[in-house]
Amino acid sequence: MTATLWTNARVVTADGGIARAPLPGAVEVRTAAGRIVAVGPSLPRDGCVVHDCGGRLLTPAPVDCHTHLVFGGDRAAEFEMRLDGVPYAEIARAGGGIRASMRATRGMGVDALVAASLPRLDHLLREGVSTVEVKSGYGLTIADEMQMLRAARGLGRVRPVRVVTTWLAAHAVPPEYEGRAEAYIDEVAIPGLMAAHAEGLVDAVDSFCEAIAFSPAQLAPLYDRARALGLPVKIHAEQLSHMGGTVFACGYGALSADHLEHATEADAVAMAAAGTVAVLLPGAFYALRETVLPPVAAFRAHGVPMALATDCNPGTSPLTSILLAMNMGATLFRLTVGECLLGVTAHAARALGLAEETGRIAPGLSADMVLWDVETPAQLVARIGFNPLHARIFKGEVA
Ligand code: DI6
Ligand code: FE
Repeated sequence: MTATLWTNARVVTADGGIARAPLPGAVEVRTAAGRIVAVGPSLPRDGCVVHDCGGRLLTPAPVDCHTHLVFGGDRAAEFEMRLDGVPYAEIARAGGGIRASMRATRGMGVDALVAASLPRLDHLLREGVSTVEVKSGYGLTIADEMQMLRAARGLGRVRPVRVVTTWLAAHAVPPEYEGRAEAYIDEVAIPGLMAAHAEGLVDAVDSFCEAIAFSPAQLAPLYDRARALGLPVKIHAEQLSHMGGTVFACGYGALSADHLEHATEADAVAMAAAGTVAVLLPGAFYALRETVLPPVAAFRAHGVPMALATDCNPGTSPLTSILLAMNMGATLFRLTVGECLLGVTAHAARALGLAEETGRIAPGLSADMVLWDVETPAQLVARIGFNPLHARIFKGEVA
């Protein structure tokens, strides 16, 4: 197997929790068999194909650790309703929101779901993303939720990308279970999880813990079953109000708690103790014109790793740009440039349980990297609507 030596690059490894500036000196990266073999100055060239990076910035490939990428239809009409002043929660209560996408998604075959999702995935890949998390959550029946995750797995077969799937049947209560959330969990979310897990469709379990969705008490049987199956969990928590979903999920050792606009210092303490990553989703904050900022200072003070993701979904975050997610993380949430780059690399990988697989340029990890036509991370984060990608390297090969 030929080795490759990536030389003459400005390397940001995102290793050791630092990603503000390239490493000093002539750092090289040696890859072989799809893995990173060595990082450092003057590496041996024996048997290597030498790739001169032309002085460009070399970073780990971005990881989009929170997307609802697979869905049918679109919700542009609701976008107009919100422009007319109708709040998101009111649209959802009136049968729109997630249920609108449910009606557009139910009954779609796997091929149709893949075809509908590919343009969104391709936009992420064009910005260097090499790992994407894809949730179910718009089928809300066992069959339709499983179909969504079959489509998610299908995306990973037709593109050079790592797809991680998440069971999000507990995204909303469908009309046929109106007022019967507990029954929906018992009759759909849990047996569906069992069937999907048996088919190898599930990498993690998630839920929407919110007044318009599910309470921690209603979610407990589902999370108990995930733990019994040995599946990691995550949660959409404290997005529109404080429901206590964060502390609830930390009790299960959650990989991540996501959104967190209404999270508290006590939530940050619980996350630090559980090793739970704070996944911040500025696209939804921006699209919903939220005003309550996530407690970034508390996450910093308690050493909670912060990740950034697109939350690509048709309602609250129709965003397919990981670069814009970084810019929003800085501009809206006041993250530093280093925190933004860590947020879409090492911390995003950790939010998926992939901290030892991708997200850093370090020996032993998958050779998932991006060469950018810029020289510093600040030039990557500061631009809006500009994609300086020069080459995406996935498992050691230029994709
Ligand atoms: N929170 C969100 O912002 C999305 N899901 C969730 O749990 C909304 C998804 C949608 O509106 O389609
Ligand atoms: Fe989401």
